[in-house]
This record gives sequence, C-alpha cells and structure tokens, in this order.
Amino acid sequence: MKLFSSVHDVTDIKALVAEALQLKQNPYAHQHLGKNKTLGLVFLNPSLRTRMSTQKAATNLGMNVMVLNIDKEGWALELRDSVVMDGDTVEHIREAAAVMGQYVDIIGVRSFPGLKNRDEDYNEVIFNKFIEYCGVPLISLESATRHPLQSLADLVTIEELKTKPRPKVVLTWAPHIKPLPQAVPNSFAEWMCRADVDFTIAYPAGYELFADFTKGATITTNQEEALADADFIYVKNWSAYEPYGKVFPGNEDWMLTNQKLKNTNNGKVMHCLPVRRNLELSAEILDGPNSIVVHEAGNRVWAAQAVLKQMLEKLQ
Ligand code: AN0
Ligand code: CP
Repeated sequence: MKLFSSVHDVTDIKALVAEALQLKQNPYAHQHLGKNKTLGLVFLNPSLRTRMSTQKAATNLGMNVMVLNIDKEGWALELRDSVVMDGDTVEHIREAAAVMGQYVDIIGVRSFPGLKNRDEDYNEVIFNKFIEYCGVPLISLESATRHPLQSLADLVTIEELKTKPRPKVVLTWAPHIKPLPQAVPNSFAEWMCRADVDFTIAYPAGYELFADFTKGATITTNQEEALADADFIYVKNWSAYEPYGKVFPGNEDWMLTNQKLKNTNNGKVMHCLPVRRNLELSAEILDGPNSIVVHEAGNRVWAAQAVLKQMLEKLQ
C-alpha cells in the first residue's frame, strides 16, 4: 500500500481488519520492519487520538516519528498555485511537502475542510497537493471528506465485539453547536457499506450525506425506527452537505439517552471522540455500561499499525 486515503485504497478489507486484531495480540512482533524508517505526522488541525495512536503504532513497529504541527509551528503555507506570494504566506506547499519527503519514509497528513467551498473540499485540494509533491507513501490523518484510520478502527471494534455474524449498525446524527465536517460519517458509511453488517443511517431532514458514500445503506429520518434492535450505535454530528457547511436550528432531541437505548439490542455506543457531553451524547451513556468509546479509541493503535505495516512491507 502506497496511499491510505480511503477504503478504495484497501485491496482486502477483511485481511486488514484481521491484521489489526493480530497486531493487538502481538504488538512488537514486526519491529524489524520499521528499523531506520521515519514516519512524519503533519497536522494542519488539532488532534489527540490520531497523533498519539499513530505515533504509538509506528514505535511498536520500530519506526522513528517526527510530528509537525504545521498550523502552529511551521511557516504559513501557501496552497494556491500561480499567485504572487506577497501576503501572509511564507512557503508554498510545493516546496514544503517535497522537503518533508526528503526527511521521512512515510508521511501522514491531517487537513480538515474549510466548509466554505464544497468543490474545493470534495476535490481534496489540499490533501492531493501533499500526495502530488511529497514523493513518499502517504496516510490520511483525516482529510476534508474522509477519516479512514478512524473508520478502520471502528470496523475493527465492531468485528472484535460483535455477538452475531451480521450485526445491525446505526449511524445516528447528534446535535452540536458548531458546523463539523462530514468526513467521519462519510468515511464510516463508506466502510460499513463494504462490511458484513446491516447498516442504517439516521439524521434529521436536511443532513443528507453525499450519496457516493452511502450507497447500500438504509437511510431514514426516523431515529426511533432506526435504533430498533441496533447492536452498534455510532453517534456523530455533521453539518449539511447542501447548503454546504450549514447547521439548522433545533434537533436537540436527537441526543442519545438511556431511554432511547431501551429499544436497541443492548446496543453498544460508539463515537470517534472528541465528544461534547450532554450536547452530542448524554453523560449517562458515556459513563454507563453501553459505551465503548474508549475501547474504540484504543483500537486506533492497531488500525494505524496494520496500515503502517503494509506500507513498510512495500518499502523493504
Ligand atoms: C472533528 C470532526 O468532526 O471531523 C474531528 C473528529 C475526529 N471534530 C471536531 O472538530 C470536534
Ligand atoms: N477521533 C480522532 O481522530 O480524534 P483526534 O481528532 O483527537 O485525533
């Protein structure tokens, strides 16, 4: 694997999930693979889990890791082509990405969407420039439209904890006070539509996701109906795809509570985190027996390690 930007870069999803679960059993078995290899993690946006889990995964494989919070510590980056750089930007992404590629063997990049220009975000303009100019294998640490390391960890978690061959998985929209990207739900949907699960997406009218990501899912605006007999409930807020990046007033009653869990199959509750308590997800759920959010975050290590291992095998 030379690029991990979406589920489409994975040739065998089942094998990748199995690899992650094997690595969880035996984290240090492949330290030779990463010897004298360096991973660069470049953040244009904040992160806790992606930063720490990917760094841990790389060190488990014997790699060295360099982290650059380029939004805070780097030179102000110019992303547009054919401009006279007489404003605030100091360095062009063409040089910056190419130079990073001189120092590292694999690079990870986080670049959130601006949520202003849908074409720019959905064409992955920033992320694609890193692919174009860095010259080394690249991993998405969440781009404008997808978060594949999260989705892989989510699928690993479902595979690990399911109690029937084909569980019912429900992605349910949750309230928030800010417009958030569609990357996590897009990506989760895209992976679930290819997994052995019965997959439903529920959201209030207006929050339709781009159909390319949701083909094969059952889609409803009735949360109660969606939750019936659910084995896994994936909670996430996202802003509208159309009109792009907008948030509609109301819908506070979409927050998941213990009362809503009663109709599920003792559903396990997932969230990628960070989560706003009692706004997106009730504290009673987060502190109760049905929440698996911390376990899910723990699995980010094995997802990242499975991807890094496949990349390192190609570099040998
Ligand atoms: C981001 C998002 O929703 O895409 C990152 C989630 C991993 N969340 C926030 O900005 C709160
Ligand atoms: N879930 C996730 O990617 O968390 P961070 O934004 O903290 O990395």
